[in-house]
Amino acid sequence: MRRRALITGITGQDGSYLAEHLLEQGYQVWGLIRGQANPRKSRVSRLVKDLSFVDGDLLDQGSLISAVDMVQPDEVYNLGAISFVPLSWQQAELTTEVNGMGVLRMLEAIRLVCGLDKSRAGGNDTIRFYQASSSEMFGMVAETPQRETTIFHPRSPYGVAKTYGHFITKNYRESFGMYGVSGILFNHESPRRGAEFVTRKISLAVAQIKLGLQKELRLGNLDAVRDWGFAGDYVRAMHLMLQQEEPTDYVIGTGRMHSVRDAVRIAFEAVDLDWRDYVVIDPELVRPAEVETLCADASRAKLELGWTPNVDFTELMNMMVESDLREVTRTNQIEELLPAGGW
Ligand code: NDP
Ligand code: GDR
Repeated sequence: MRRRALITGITGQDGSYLAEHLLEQGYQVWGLIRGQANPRKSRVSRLVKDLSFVDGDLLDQGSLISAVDMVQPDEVYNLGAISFVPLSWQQAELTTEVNGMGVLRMLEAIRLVCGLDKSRAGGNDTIRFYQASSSEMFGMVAETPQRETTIFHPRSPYGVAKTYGHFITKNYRESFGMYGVSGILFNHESPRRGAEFVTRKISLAVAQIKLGLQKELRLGNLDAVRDWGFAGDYVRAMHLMLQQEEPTDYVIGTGRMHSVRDAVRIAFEAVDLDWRDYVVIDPELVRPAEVETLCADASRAKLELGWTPNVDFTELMNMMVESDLREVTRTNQIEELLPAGGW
C-alpha cells in the first residue's frame, strides 16, 4: 500500500518541494487548497505532477476534519501560514488565527479522526503530524547559535503565533500520545520563493536591472543577519523527522551567517554589477521590531536524522539570479510577481 500524505500550504514554496520529494519516495500526496478559485492551484499543478487536492482552510475546523477523514493520511505536514513577517503587524489577529489557532484546529481534526483521548494514547500507529515552526520564535536571541533548548523570545505577531503552534503540538504529544513534531526551520529560499522575501526581491531586482527593466532596489535593514539555506534541502528534513521511532523537535539550518548586504553583493556580482550603484535604503522597510541575527546549531538533526544541507549560500543566490534572468527574459516583465505595498 502506498503511504498517504496531506500537505497544507501546498501552493507555497515548501509545499511544492515537499510534494515532489514525497512523490519520489512513493507516497500518494494531497494538497489542501483554500478558497473558491485559488489562482495558485494551477501553478503548483504545473510544477508537481500526480498531485491530488482536497478543499480546506486552517480557519475552518469542519473543513479540516473532512479533509483528514477523506484522505486518511499516514502523515500530515502543516505548512499553511501567513508567512510574511511584516504582514503580521498589519493583520495580527488573522495571523494568530491561521498560524496559531490553525495548528490547534489541525491537531483536533487528527485527534477526532483517530479517536484519540487520554485513556487511549495514540503512539506510533496514529497519523503523524509535522508542524512548520520557525527560527523567528527565537527572535531576540538568548544564545548563538540557537538549538532546540534555546529560550524563545519572538519579536513579531508572526513569531508569537508560531510559538503557540509549537507548544500546542508538543502539548498534544504529551496529552494524547500523538506523534507530533515541530521542525524549527531557519530561513530557506529557492527560485520558487515569494517575491516579498528579501532574497527573491534581490534576485528579481538584479535580473530586471541587468536587463534594463528596473533602475534601483529599495531595501530596509542591510545589517540583518540570517542563516539561509535551500528549500529543497529542508523538505528532506521534514520527511526524516516523521520517520523516527520517537517524536522529537529539531532545529534545521546551515550554521552559516550572512547579512542582507552579503546577499545583495553576491547577487549583483553574479551579473558583474556593483550593488552600491543600485541599492537605496528605505526607512519605511525597517520593521517595528527586528530580529537582528539568527544562526542554527543543527547538530541534533545531523546526528539523529543524518541530515546535512547540500547547497551553500553563494550557490543559492546564484541559482536564484540565474532562474530570474531566464524568467525575466522569457516574459520581459514580471509585474504580477511583485508584491503590493512596496515590500
Ligand atoms: P509560503 O508563504 O510560500 O506559503 C504559505 C502557504 O500557506 C500558501 O500555500 C498559502 O496558501 C497557505 N495558507 C495561507 N493561509 C492559509 C489558510 N488560512 N488555510 C490554509 N492554508 C493557508 O510559505 P513557505 O512555503 O515559505 O513556508 C511554509 C511554512 O513554513 C510556513 O508555515 C512558514 O511560516 C514556515 N516557515 C518557513 C520558512 C522559510 O524560510 N520559508 C522558515 C521557517 C518556517 P494560499 O495559496 O491559499 O494563500
Ligand atoms: P524573515 O524573511 O522575516 O526572516 O522571515 P525576509 O526575507 O522577509 O527578511 C529577512 C531579513 O531581511 C531584512 N530586510 C528585508 N526584508 C524584506 N522582506 N524586504 C526588504 O526590503 C528588506 N530589507 C531588509 C528583514 O528586515 C529581515 O531581517 C522568513 C519567512 O519565511 C518566515 O515565514 C520564516 O519563519 C522565517 O524566514 C524563518
